[in-house]
Amino acid sequence: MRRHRDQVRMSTPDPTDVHPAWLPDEAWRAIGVRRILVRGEGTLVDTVQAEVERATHRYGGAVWRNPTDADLPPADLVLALTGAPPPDSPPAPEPGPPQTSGTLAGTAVAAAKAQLDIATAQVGESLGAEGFVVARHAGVTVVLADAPAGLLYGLFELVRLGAAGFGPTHPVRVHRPAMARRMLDHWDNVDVHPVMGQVERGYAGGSIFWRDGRPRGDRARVTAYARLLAACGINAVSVNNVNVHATEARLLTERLDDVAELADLLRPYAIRVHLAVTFAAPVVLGGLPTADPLDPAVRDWWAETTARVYARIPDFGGYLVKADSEGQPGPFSYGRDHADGANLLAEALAPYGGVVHWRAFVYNHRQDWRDRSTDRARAAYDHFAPLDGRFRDNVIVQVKHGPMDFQTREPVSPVIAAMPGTRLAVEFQVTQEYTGQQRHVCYLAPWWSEILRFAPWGDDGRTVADVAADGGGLVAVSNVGDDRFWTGHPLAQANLYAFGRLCWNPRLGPQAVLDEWIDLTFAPDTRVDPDLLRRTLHEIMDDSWRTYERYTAPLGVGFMVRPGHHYGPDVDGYEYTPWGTYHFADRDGVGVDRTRATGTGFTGQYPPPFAERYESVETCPDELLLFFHHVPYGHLLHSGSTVIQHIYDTHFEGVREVEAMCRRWEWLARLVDPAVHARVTERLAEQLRCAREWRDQVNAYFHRKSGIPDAHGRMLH
Ligand code: GCW
Repeated sequence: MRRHRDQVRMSTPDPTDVHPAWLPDEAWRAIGVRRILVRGEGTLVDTVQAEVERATHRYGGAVWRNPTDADLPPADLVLALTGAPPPDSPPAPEPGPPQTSGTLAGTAVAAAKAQLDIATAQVGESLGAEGFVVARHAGVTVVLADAPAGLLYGLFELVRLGAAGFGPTHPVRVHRPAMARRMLDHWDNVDVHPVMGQVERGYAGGSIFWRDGRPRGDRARVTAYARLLAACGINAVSVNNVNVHATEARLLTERLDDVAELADLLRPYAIRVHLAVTFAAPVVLGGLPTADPLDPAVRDWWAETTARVYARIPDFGGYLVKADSEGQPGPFSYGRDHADGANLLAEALAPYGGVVHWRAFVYNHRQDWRDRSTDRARAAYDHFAPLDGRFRDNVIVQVKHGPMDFQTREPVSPVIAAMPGTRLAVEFQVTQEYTGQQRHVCYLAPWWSEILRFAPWGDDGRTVADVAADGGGLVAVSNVGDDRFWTGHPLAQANLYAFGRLCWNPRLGPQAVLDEWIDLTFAPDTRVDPDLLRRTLHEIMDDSWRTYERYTAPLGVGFMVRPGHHYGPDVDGYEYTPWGTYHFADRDGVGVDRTRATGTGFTGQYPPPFAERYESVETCPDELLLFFHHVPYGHLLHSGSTVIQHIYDTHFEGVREVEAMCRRWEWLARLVDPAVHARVTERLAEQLRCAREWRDQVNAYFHRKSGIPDAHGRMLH
């Protein structure tokens, strides 16, 4: 593999001028003008106070923390823990002109509490560690939470609401996160890796945590990141790459202080630190002769090491492990299985309430391409489904959302429906490895939303979101780097924001989430023409994932990318390699036969109805046809088009759509920050160039293979 860092860095980051993303000062205006009462104790309540103070300093409001009832100030916003002493609350406000006195605040809080009690009694559930309510009564907005993290999330909900949070009276609205753990994995290396650079699959510059073997030391940047993450609901971050190299391995032991420093910075925003560890740690760090999970000395080593971690970082989240995958060590070396391996670490973490995220991304990356019976799509299920029921309670098996590897289109992984006795987390990829590497606009929330709503047991059954919510939550690979826009492409910020919001509430619509992001990022008061801006951003972004799909690999076949760095087209790039990623195109047809009848049998890993639906070309959805079937080019899709004509049409269409994106973005020249405009313009030019390359290579390839001309006589090269 070559070194790709030159492709990663398109612009030099300027550390003095970091973009505020979805928390510009303007987003705080509605809060900043209020008289605010904060009630409660603890670090996170301190954070709430600091946030509202910052806003009121800018916009002229005022903040009181825990005033006594005797000197209760007038307030029009109360942020209070339910356990904190209530403000003075007389039975009813005095009639007459509107008041802004402490008694009104007291009345509003009392009303909100009473409603909360009723709501709690009805659902039989309290707000929990992270829930909150927002209510508005007698001109006072009240946020109540049982626990400090809830108050912080309630504050950020108010930021989202803006002026609407201070409108007409409304009863309590209850908010609770669907997922208990909402996690980002950073594939950041401490040392610069000779092939992968500072961040593996990073498209936004260097790491915000590490640089050239040391902590990056930019505390302000990490704090700013923590704020952004809390504002979209993320509560866990793994700070190093799952491919754990020599230096990174030592974060667990002699470099633990570096991790503790990050934990200190993330803690005020309710984010817990997790660490990717190597399964070989007892050997490479502890000097033991073995890492065998059943060896008592190995168990002792993990117990002692973990005790030291918790002594230093008492709220440490846990370990993340990629084992027996793509060269990482694992239990197979000792004749043990993944349950043995995961349980070893889980046992060490259990006394402290920690969890181990054990990745199910396990497959043979040294496959013989000539062997048509081995199917990488089957691998995770084949390895893990038989182990269901054997994992300890604090093991979370982390499953990539699709059976292959974060392609633009894949079916949902059958593992998600195969392990009812195991806590599963579903893993997404916010970093756009296979979806345009943050040079292409590709708003991924519609894709994630489709996956989260997918019901593997049939329409009336539980969804992927339900499985994650009942199990280990959602995890995604972060797309953030030290780039001044955080994500390289400024519009890719929306993906990070949307991931957090979908973790909190997977039922949110992708367009509604985009609206939230637009309103925060391009705060209304600074916009010249907010409607035009909003409309245009929707036109550019709403369907951008499908646009990307149109000009890249067709009908779910995947992996037609350049090997190694995975950017740009190379139809046969992976066809004769050991990676298990093939399309099998020949002169007659294309696609992978994964049926039970004549193929690899992968369809049999799904429960009904999908085992049947995917098995038959008649019922297999068009967009996944080539994932499951090898069909002739003349095969008629449900859309009425043939496979070959579909390939031609979508590739021409995809490029036209990118051309339209470019025109639309030009209209916004005077409506958005010139630096944002310039960066997106630069990226769109590259997207257009690359989309044309995809179109021409894919169309030429299939024209040459099939000999079938385009029905509309367009140029195929
Ligand atoms: O998609 C592949 C990436 C690898 C990555 C791996 C994984 C961290 O190309 O770079 O390694 O997935 O998910 O472990």
